[in-house]
Amino acid sequence: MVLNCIFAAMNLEHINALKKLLSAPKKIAVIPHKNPDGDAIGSTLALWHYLKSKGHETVVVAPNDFPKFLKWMPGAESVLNFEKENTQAKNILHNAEIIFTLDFNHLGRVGQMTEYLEKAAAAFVMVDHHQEPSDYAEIMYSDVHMSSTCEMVYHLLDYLDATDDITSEMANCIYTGIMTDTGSFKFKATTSTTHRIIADLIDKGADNTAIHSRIYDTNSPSRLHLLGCALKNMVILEAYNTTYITLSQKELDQYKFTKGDTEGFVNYGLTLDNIRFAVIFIENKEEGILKISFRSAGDFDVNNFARQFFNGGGHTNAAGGKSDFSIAETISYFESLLPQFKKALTK
Ligand SMILES: [Mn+2]
Repeated sequence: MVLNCIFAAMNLEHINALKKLLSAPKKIAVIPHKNPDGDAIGSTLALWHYLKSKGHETVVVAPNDFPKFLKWMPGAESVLNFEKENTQAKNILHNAEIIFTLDFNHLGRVGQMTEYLEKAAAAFVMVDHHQEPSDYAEIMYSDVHMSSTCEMVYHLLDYLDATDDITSEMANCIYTGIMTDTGSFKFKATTSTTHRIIADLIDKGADNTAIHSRIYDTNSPSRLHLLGCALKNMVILEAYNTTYITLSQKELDQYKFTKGDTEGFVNYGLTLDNIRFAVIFIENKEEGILKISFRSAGDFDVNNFARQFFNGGGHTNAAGGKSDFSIAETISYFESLLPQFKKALTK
């Protein structure tokens, strides 16, 4: 399918360099970020299917495990977990001729894998839609206007004249990442091109109804109870059109928290009238930190906010960060920051 792209983010030089790199069989590692989400796993697996089909020896190496609701994805069982299959994973990174890094743009985003990527001899290819990419990659496809890395993988295949090679497995992987990163096609970065790609993916075998149900209809009673607890803890700061939620380790334990359970909780705040800024603070005793997610509606830039104050970053409307302090200390710091943003949050 030929798409009319308004953004020509991957330049011809890089496209040709990539074509040349892939013109003979290579040893390739494909890497998602730590705590991989639907977009990270979808994009790495789609690319993995493609590269394998072209005769490349390809392995997806994830920095750590990914949530159960993504385990159905075609190829998920072959993803190496750096934390669990450490020796094997290190060997693959050491011997790789090409390393694709997908859905992140800074080598610090892969946890303990960082030092092994830093000393790898491979040629690096970055495909990513986050802001402020660092410059570790020889071949870069970075576009902050893109809805998802999965959408970029589709464009990448288009640049390689390979959209006809998209199998139903690949279509299901790409669809999943676009769907999860766009909040089911509703976030601002969702364009008519995104929808044309989605249409083509359905034609190529993406089972849209099944994907929605596999990702979203996966609640356990304990997760719903944890959501209830989170919503009960929600604080609404009307003066700043802001809401925040806290979850302590004790509460997580009480509701048998497992990885991925708090996914999407932060978005509930934004469903309230007038709320522009929603935050969730989740205690993680094991890592000794609070994990924080920021969401905004409109042009309040949570990427900047997270970078400036909470050691994180992401996108304009969705970002993450962390705090080394207790919930009470962090909340009081957070609340102390809001007055300087009052204008931006209430205009
Ligand atoms: Mn993404």
